Amino acid sequence: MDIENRQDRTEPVKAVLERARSVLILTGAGISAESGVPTFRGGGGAAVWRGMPFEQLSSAEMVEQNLPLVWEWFDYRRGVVKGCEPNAGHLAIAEAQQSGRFEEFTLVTQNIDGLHRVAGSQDAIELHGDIHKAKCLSCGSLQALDDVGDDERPPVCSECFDSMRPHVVLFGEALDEDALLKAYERAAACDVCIVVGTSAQVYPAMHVPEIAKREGAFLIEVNLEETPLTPKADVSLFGKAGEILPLLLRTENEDR
Ligand code: BJW
Ligand code: ZN
Repeated sequence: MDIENRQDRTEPVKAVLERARSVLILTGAGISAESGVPTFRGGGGAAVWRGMPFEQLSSAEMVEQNLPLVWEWFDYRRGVVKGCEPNAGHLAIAEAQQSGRFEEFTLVTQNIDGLHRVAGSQDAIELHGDIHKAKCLSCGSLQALDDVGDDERPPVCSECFDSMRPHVVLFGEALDEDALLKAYERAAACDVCIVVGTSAQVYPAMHVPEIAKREGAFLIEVNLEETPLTPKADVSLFGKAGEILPLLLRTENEDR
């Protein structure tokens, strides 16, 4: 796909956005790639750590079998994220929300890195949890890892003294029902759905844009490559999220 005329390609889509009342943006790992956070898939490859594929490490089975290894994996990942800053894509999304130009604005993310929050986005629906928190295996209470510290693995719950695990949704685990329902409801009600940097392969998050489209939303995809969502999208913009989103979301006044 020709990406040279990116500005020309975004102009007609900006016109759609100008008429939009309710906008929903779904993000995936690709939006944080330009910040230095590795993606899981894409470009034909899949993430591997110490010779193990991420599907094996980030799984409900691994929590049962080897919780210390799961902590090592997520402490390593948290270390990577700590050195990363939000990029122009995160910032453009936060600015679109702060501008108040849309009556309703919903950000749904599959990312656990917290970079949308650092960029200034508010009330993002974090479908897969938050790498900066731990969750008690028994009572489910949450604690910020900054408060827990790095010494004790697994950390001990301050409420019931059982072990804690990373507060992330792993393969084979259910997503938070309220978060998922809210994402589905907002998807059903939006006029424009923008899907950024996701391979759109992981259930159930992949249903969010499908619902939006089914209920009549204009579907825009921003990605480096084609995904299973591409045939359903009204427009696919191929290129880096950090380059395309500022062009797409900034209004004339904000354009620099
Ligand atoms: C750029 C870019 C740039 C790069 N600019 N773009 C068979 C069929 C159907 C379903 C299943 C199945 N077998 C198993 C399942 C279920 C499974 C699933 O969907 N698997 C599929 C992979 C097949 N799902 C689950 O297990 C879910 N739970 C569940 O089903 O529960 C059932 C249940 C119900 C009730 C009770 C109990 C159980 C849970 C899924 C949770 C996923 N969690 C993970 C790991 C989180 C922790 C961690 O970080 O390790 O979440 S998996 C991983 O994938 C992570 C991501 O959030 C998620 C989505 O990935 P994403 O964001 O799409 O990233 P990538 O890397 O895939 O793609 C990046 C994209 O960006 C690429 O397209 C690039 O081109 C692009 N890109 N740079 C723009 N600069
Ligand atoms: Zn507890």
